[in-house]
Amino acid sequence: MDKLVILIPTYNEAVSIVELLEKLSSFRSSSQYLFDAVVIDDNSPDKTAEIVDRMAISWVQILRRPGKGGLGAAYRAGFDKVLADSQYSHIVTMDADGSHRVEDLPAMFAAIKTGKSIVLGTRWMPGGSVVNWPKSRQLLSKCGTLYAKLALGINLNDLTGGFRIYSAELLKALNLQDMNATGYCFQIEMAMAADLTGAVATQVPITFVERINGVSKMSKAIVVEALTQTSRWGLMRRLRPNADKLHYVK
Ligand SMILES: Nc1nc2c(ncn2[C@@H]2O[C@H](COP(=O)(O)OP(=O)(O)OP(=O)(O)O)[C@@H](O)[C@H]2O)c(=O)[nH]1
Ligand SMILES: [Mg+2]
Repeated sequence: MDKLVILIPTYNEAVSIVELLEKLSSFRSSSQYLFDAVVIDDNSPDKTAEIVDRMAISWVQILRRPGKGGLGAAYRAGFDKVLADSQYSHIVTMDADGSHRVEDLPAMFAAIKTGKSIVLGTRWMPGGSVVNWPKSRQLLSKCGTLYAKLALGINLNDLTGGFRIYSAELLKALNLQDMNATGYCFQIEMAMAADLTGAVATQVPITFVERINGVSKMSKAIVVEALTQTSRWGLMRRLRPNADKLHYVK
């Protein structure tokens, strides 16, 4: 394994991003793993990007985008940027809001495989958990993942989670520019595309902690998008099993 890069999308995460970068800094100085980070900010009105800039951390770059374009678009821009840099063998995706814990990174790093591979931080498996989520939100997440699992026929337990590690080899095998999911169905789309390439998938239990600072960007529109897109993908996979492979895999 060469160097890793952690992509962190932000929209109004002024408080959370400082905490996360501080935790990553102390982990980085004691870790055997070499990594950089890229904060992908959509011109947050709360000046998240300027705050990160002022922290002046040598291994953190900022990718500034003109306005709020959704999680999927932010990640695709981030992938483009880091795939152009050949020093990175693996790309970590991580929320800025503290829900994805730095403490879970060592186990995720240890699960990395060579070749086309994906490591999925997983809440819904033995050892995984969720802290401070009401039962209703837990139910929504579990049902969403179960629905995606059945609709797409992919045997993974956390298809909507965003704490992952992709190998650069896997991302380079995908037609990323042809993906258009915005909300958390971007995570489902990426898991499906990885599955289509035959990538090795490893699930690692994580503890997901509800954000303390800032506000969620989750909306009804995001849930509806996930539901309609997943149903459409599921149908397509049954009706035209090879078409989605042609669409997603180079
Ligand atoms: N650049 C960018 N980042 C975004 C956008 N929407 C969300 N994010 C970031 O993506 C991460 C996940 O978003 P959250 O609002 O926490 O959404 P969530 O984790 O699905 O939902 P919660 O569990 O309610 O927090 C956070 O770091 C956000 O700041 C966006 O449009 N652009
Ligand atoms: Mg969140």
